[in-house]
Amino acid sequence: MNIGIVCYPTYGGSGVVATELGKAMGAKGHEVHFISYDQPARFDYFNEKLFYHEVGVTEYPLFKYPPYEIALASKIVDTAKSAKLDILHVHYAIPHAAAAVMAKYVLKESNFNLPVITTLHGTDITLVGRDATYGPVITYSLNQSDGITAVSNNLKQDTLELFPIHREIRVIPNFVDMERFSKKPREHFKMAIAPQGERIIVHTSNFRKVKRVQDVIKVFSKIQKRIPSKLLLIGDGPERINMERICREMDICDKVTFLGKQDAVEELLSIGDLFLMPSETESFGLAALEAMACQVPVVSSNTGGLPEVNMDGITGFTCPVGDIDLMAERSLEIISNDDTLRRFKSAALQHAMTYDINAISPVYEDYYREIIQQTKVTA
Ligand code: GMT
Repeated sequence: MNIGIVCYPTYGGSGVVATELGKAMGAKGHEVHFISYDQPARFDYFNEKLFYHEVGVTEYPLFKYPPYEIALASKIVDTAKSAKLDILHVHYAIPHAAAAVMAKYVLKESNFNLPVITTLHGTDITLVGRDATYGPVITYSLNQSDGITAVSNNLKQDTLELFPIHREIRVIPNFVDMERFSKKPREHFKMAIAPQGERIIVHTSNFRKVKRVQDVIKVFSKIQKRIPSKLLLIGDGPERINMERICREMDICDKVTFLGKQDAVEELLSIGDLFLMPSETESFGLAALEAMACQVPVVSSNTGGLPEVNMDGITGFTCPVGDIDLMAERSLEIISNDDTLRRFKSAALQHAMTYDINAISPVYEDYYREIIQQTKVTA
């Protein structure tokens, strides 16, 4: 198959999922064309089956808002024709689904059938999508997509509650490359962070408000009062400055390391004993799955799709959003005892293995074939 993939190129979960899926499809012998405004962060090697098409937006003094969607739709049209795309898979509805549908209709003018699949990732529905500014066009673009997938059952339900969608939404969960993430802990790095054998608590995110990163610091502050521990923070974003301030106010700076954005996140996760994800909303929680793949149990909020990924009492615990005391108690329950910690680590790994990319990418592959077949019949 010749597959087009539209995504955000950044480190965010939707871009990671799109890129890793494209790479997996390339490894299976399909030709994959990534379309984005920048080279996707995880598209980090050359492969003769993988291509990148950059969307450039022309500046003009009249354009207060450069028309990205039109540039993207035009790029899709060009790529579809020159690469003979069999299917287009767009990740994150805004604005990708709208541009894809526009391109689909442009191509129809020259009798080129381009089936479009839109994958919903979360905030495109739960935060941004529900905004009345975007509502009508999102609804139309989803209904005009030939296939829709959501990354969790919870996101599917939210979508059906928020938008009048009259198509089936197929749930295909996110995945993790177990080969890459099941790394042995780097002992020298562990020694550098926790020289006295302290427990290592980890959090990775883009440090936006929705991640409630201040809660990470507050939970950790309670943990370190009861058990020697260190906090490793990976990522960067608008809330970092507030996090650093709270650390100073709580006088725990010597126990907290801000590593900033990192590529080899699996090497860092693998030295962790516990992962914290107190998010306000999370349609799936890919970072939690990646932690579990590194044998790190998770204490998370119980919002959105998180309980589907983090099994309460088995791979970690889920707690109400903002319940700092309970999150700290649950964390201590896991890390205070070596045997308990080992049990949670092993369960986290077992559960993560069910989301291996080798299990999930064939589901997408079958879905692509199903949609291509369906649109041939109805064309
Ligand atoms: O965080 C976002 O605003 C968008 C998106 C991203 O690109 O990181 O995150 C969403 O998609 C991820 C991949 O499917 C999910 O793992 C995240 O849970 C989801 N974020 C939210 O729902 C807040």
